[in-house]
Formats: sequence, structure tokens, C-alpha cells
Amino acid sequence: MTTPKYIGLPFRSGCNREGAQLAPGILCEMLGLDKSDWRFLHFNSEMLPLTDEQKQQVKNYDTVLEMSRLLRDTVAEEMQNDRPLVVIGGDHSIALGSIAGILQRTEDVAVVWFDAHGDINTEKSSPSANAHGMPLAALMGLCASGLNDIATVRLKPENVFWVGARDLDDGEKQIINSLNISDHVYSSAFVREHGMAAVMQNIRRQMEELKLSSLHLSFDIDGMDPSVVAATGTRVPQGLTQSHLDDFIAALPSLPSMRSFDFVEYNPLMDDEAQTTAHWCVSTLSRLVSLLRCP
Ligand SMILES: [Mn+2]
Repeated sequence: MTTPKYIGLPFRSGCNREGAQLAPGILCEMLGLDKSDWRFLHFNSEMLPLTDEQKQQVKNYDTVLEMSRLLRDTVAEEMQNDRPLVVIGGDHSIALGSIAGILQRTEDVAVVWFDAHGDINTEKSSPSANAHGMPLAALMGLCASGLNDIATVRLKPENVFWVGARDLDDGEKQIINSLNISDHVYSSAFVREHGMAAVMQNIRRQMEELKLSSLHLSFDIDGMDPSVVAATGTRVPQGLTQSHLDDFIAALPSLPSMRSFDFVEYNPLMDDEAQTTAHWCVSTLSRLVSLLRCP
């Protein structure tokens, strides 16, 4: 296995809670990474003053755009080296920059969106105006603002596969229906009913039909049930269990080879004294890292 390059994004301006910006520092330290293996993109993660929040379509719009451009260019640059990539957030808005960078190098990449949420809101459909709910819409070019311009190569809607979704907004459901990709959404209820192994087999077949060459996993820890992962900003009950995750990880090698992944939404300020979620993150990160492949 080639040691991956780690990119840390201490960023939380895509969500409405303090804390996620502290995750990459803590996790990289606990992982005991060699300094030469990681690169931190430093960012002023303070919230901009919200003078007229009601009218704002995307909170912290400028900050999100600036971070996304920087991350996109960094990821595209790192992809030129023959090393797998791990991007540690931060909130899930960072996936806009990371996937935009990956698309510049690999257009036919499959994206597995492990998450309780759909993250395919536009400025119009979003109930919260938080950018962490919009990366997929922006990557597909469905937004109305400059978020659309981050990806210079569009993400094809049919290349995205959701696992663990259970909190889709009505607007998101409409968007997914209009894109004809409802059969790419594997809710946590569906996983409970059919089993994760069967879900992954379906996904493998769907990816084969599309002839996708590699895979990027966007792993939001809130895909897990709050009883497993407590320290995350947007907890949703009825999530995936540890045994679902074991089956998910066991089946990942049967999909196109995973070259990169995002790991997002750990909030150290919500963790307990024993750092239960941090330890879970480190163990899960290590398991995912062992599955990364070079192109
Ligand atoms: Mn989420």
C-alpha cells in the first residue's frame, strides 16, 4: 500500500455550529502521521457577520467559495502524484472543492455519498442556507450562484450513489426524482431491510453498467447511528450500525478502485471526555485508508 497524502481542512463555515474546524488537527495527531504525509489548508473559519441572514442564499458565501477554489486546485495538483488522497474536514461543504479537483483528473469517477443527508440542495431548495447541504447540486451545476463555477468538469448525476440517507428535504427529493436517479439512493431503512451486502452488490452492478473507472468516497460520519457516532453536528436517528459499516467496508474492494475519500463532520466540541467518537474516527479512517489504491 502506498501511503496516502492527507489534506486537512479546518473549516466549518458551511454549517451553523462551531467545532468541525478542530477535527483535522486532532485526527491527524491521533493518527500519528508523518509531517511529510499531510498538508493543512489554513483557513479563517470565523463566521462572517450575518447582517441580513434571511435574504442570504448561502451563508458565508465568499468564504465557502474561496475554500472550495483552494481545495480544488490543491486536490488537482496532488492527484498528479501517484498517491491516494484523504481529505479530512471540516464540514461536508469541503466535498465541493475536493470532488471538483478529482473531476479535473478523472471524469468517469463514481462517487459514494455515505451520509444521513442528501447534500443536493440548491440555494432555492435549502431550508438552512448552509453550504454543507449543497455540494452535490453545485458539482452538477444545479445551483444559481458562483458555487456552480467551482467544478470545471461537471459531476454526472448518475455517477452518485447515496448510502445511509434518511433526512432528505422535500426539495432534494424533487431534484433526485427529476434527475431520474432515485434508484441510486440507498436509505438506512433500505439497508436495514435488505442488508448492506445486497446494497453494495446493487451498486456494483450499477457502476459496472456505467463503466466507471475509479471511486471517490465522501464519508460523512453522521451516516452512522448517533448511538455509534455522537460527536457530529447534524445527528439523525435510525442510522447505520457498526455491522452495516463492517459490511460496507468489506464490499468496497468489489467496486471500482477507491483512489480518494473525504472524511467529514466530526465535531470534537461535542465529544465526551473519553473521546469516544475521535477513537472511532481514527479506527474507521485507518480501515478506509487500507483500501485505497493507486490508479
Ligand atoms: Mn450529513
